[in-house]
Amino acid sequence: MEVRKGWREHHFNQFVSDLIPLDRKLPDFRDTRCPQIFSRSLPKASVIITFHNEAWSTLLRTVHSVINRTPEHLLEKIILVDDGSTMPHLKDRLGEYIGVLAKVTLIRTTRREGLIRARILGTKHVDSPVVIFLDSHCECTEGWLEPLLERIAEDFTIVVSPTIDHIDANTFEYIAQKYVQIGGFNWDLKFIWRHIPKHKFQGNEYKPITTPAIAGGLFAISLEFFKKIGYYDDSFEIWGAENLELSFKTWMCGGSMEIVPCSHVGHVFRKSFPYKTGRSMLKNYLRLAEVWMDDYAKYFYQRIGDLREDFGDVSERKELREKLQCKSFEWYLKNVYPELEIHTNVLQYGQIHDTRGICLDSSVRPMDMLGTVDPKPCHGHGGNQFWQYTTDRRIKRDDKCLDYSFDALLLTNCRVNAETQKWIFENKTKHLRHVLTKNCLKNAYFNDSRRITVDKCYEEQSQVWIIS
Ligand code: UD2
Ligand code: MN
Repeated sequence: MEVRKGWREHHFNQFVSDLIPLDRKLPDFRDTRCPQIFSRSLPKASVIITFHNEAWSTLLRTVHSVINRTPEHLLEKIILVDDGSTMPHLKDRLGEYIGVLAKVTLIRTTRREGLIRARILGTKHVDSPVVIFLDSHCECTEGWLEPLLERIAEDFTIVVSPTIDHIDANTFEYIAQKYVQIGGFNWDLKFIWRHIPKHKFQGNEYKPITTPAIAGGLFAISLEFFKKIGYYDDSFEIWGAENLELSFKTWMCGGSMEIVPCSHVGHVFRKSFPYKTGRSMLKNYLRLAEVWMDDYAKYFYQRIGDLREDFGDVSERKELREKLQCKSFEWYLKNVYPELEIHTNVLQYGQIHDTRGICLDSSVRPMDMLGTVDPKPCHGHGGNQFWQYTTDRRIKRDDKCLDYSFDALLLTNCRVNAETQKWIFENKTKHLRHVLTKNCLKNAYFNDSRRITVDKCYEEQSQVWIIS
């Protein structure tokens, strides 16, 4: 009962979290090569933690981990921003609890603002040179702060993120990352983790490494630089896209971004999404694309099909970009994120569907090795049903290719010249013919198997496909 209530309210195992001490000890996860003494004088930082209906134990464990593992002289204050929480434990009880903690202040928004405006509000209360943001379910480990501050001391235009370790949402075990990953995204503009490209990898895995984007929740930034680039777009609602807004403009407007492997902070990654955002998230993405992506916004629009939403007025944000003389999105792609594929070789794109409104659907995620392909009713919103048919005869979903080998139809990593990934779309018959086996893609949704299969070609409704 109790356990289920925790999952329902917080989308993690609150019951277990409550059993763990608020100031639990954690091992030192740093690589032995990480410096422990810093010669440069480091600037002071304030830590901002915004929360909406966070559980008591996760919120306070975050606070205690900061207090316990941050050298006194480097911490200006911890600012908790309550973003319209309704749960009773976050009212007087929280006020009283933190009232006796030195350096911790609590401010409350007058209404639910969403994490973006809540963070901006927190920033107004900062007077240290560096601001650090943490989610309200984190744990900082030994030596987490200094290597972040060191980078900013060296250059105030570097925005730094720690290595984000996993705190298991079920057991609350702290699981340190074995390999450093960097951030990225596909044309859907959702943040993804990426392996470090080989050319950046030089046996110095403990050194700060540049990243095209950050996950968004845990990072340090110079207050002056944050102000200069216009904080966040304050018309963003509730959750989402602010991480890429910050990433794009940091790079395009004269700064850079790094992941700092020597700094370890744990975060509870939830298994399900806890908010009702309505269509506000889409609004954020549209504002992001409109302001920062120039002509490349079209790839995002292709990717979301017919989804549209009123995104309000973006002229102020465009003026800001103008005023700062930021570089183009093209520059960013070329110099910072060349790994993002630009689809210049696309013959046709959209849904791949039959005449009865059934679409090829694949929910493969960028880090997955393989994905299945299933027949689902078409929804028209791109996403898992957005495909591209390319000049080299591949059928792609983001960076994955439709592959047929050993009787298995899967989405796999695209490989150069892989014959198993070649398909011919025949204009006359509307067949999608697999080059190697000469067989055809078939929709068995209405037959026995309810699957997408590959079969001998014949003139049949189940082998007729439309790409649109
Ligand atoms: C990730 C980021 C998160 C944010 C988000 C995109 C990490 C680890 N987390 O999702 O910080 O960048 O992507 O927007 O990188 N909150 C509010 N008001 C709200 C909703 C949330 O204050 O209306 C708080 C929430 O309590 C938490 C923080 O904002 O402390 C981030 O929210 P999340 O933990 O639900 O986001 P997450 O980790 O799924
Ligand atoms: Mn979070």
